Amino acid sequence: MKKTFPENFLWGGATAANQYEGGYKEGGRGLATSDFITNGSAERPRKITIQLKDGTKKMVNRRPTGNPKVDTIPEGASGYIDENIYYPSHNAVDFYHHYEEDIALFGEMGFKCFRLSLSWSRIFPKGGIDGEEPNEEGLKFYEDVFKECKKYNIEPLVTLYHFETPAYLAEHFNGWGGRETIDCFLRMCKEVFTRYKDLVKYWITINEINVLNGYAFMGTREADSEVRYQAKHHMFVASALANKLCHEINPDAKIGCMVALSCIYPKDCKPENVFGALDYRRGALIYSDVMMRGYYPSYADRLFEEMGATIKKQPGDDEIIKANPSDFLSFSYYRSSVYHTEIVQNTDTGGQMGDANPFVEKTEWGWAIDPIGLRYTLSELYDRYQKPLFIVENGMGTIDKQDKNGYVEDDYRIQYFRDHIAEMKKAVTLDGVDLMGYTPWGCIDLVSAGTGEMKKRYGFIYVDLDDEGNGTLKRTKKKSFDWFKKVIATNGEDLSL
Ligand code: P53
Repeated sequence: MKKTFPENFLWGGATAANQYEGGYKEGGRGLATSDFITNGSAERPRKITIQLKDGTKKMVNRRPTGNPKVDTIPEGASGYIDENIYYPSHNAVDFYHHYEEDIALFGEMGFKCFRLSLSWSRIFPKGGIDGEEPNEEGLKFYEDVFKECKKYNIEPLVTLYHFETPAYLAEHFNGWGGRETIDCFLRMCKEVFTRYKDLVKYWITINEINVLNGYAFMGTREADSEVRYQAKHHMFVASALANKLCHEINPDAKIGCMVALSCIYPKDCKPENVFGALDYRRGALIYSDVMMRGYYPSYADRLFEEMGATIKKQPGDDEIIKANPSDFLSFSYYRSSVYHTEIVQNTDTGGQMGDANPFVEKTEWGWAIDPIGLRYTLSELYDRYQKPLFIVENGMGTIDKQDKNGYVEDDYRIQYFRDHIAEMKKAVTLDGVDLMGYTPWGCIDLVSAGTGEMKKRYGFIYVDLDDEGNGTLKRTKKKSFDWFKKVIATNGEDLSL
């Protein structure tokens, strides 16, 4: 039995370009689907601003739910920026101009690892279409960022695709709905694997592949199951080929897949609920099954039939997927939820988000706080795959109040992390799970993906910015900063409050 976390455990934090980076028009960057998404709130869903072929301007729902016909974007429409609307991703919290300061703070906390994503249209403004040259300024920006990380012995963990598709690919190939996007993605991968060969050892292909749908997340006009699962198949092929390319270019690199895997419990012991929960979970596990094992699982055909999807494969696709599984499974874990047969099935959430659990507390945004669920998930996944796991998102989004000195006493966050890390430790020491690291989400406050708000904060570092984009962007350490620093310094031994 292990006594503690391994020596080389990757403690750190996680971010994504569309919520953190900003600089959306700078350094030759091309537009991405995330640039057309408005802000919102728990009550007011985020929208996409589009312009139809005939010039009509319109807003559509970003995350279509229920009726798949509602939010189809007509052919020929394109994303459109309305000067009177606030788009949180445009400047986000401006990592673009604050990277030295931010990485210095991560270094001070003792981070061994920093997860960030590449803005694809910063590397290739049109997404890497045939004959397109990469954007040197974009490549140089990330090179500077990675070199800054090296100064503090921080390993970058780089997500290649996180909630943004180059607008050009969305318009011309229907984003991931078109097979052409696979080739463009691989051109981008080849460029960055080569350029950052000596700077980046850990890669993630596609963030939360199971929850992606529609234009905002996959660049597809449609959000129905047919297009959604076809696009996911293209992503499986792209991900497998990226794995291959990565290993060819740098045999020492590790490249993983990423699935949202907050766990699902049956509501009670009614057999229909118990089996139902297992089957609902397959809606998420199908993704890691394909990418970790290298083939579609035995239940896949029935699941697609129920979803009303037929997958068009090309000869050779299955072989590509088979030959190039992921090196590790990374996942997000925020909460647990409950399955029962009366649940309002939402096929858009990829086996995520059931009903509330009366046995656990919730955050202000209604997300269950369930540390044991993390140990449960780690065990479930390690028992299933027997390959290294990586927790690349976990955390608590809350309203943080600064005192008159700008200090946030976030004891609730410290409590959340203490309890989750304690369960994670049991998974490593008692259950023998091979866990590579732990990078809490939004280690520095950033824009919420769900609502576009700033006031839903996750960070150890406070950023002065409000929901309308006003603020100085000043960074201030919260109480949890020093606590997490101590945890890292003791390799998870000292979790005292
Ligand atoms: P926010 C849906 C379901 C589970 C996780 O979420 C999700 C989403 C997206 O809305 O997103 C992941 O910011 C994602 C991050 C995101 C984080 O969870 O809505 O990978 O980009 O910020 C937290 O509180």
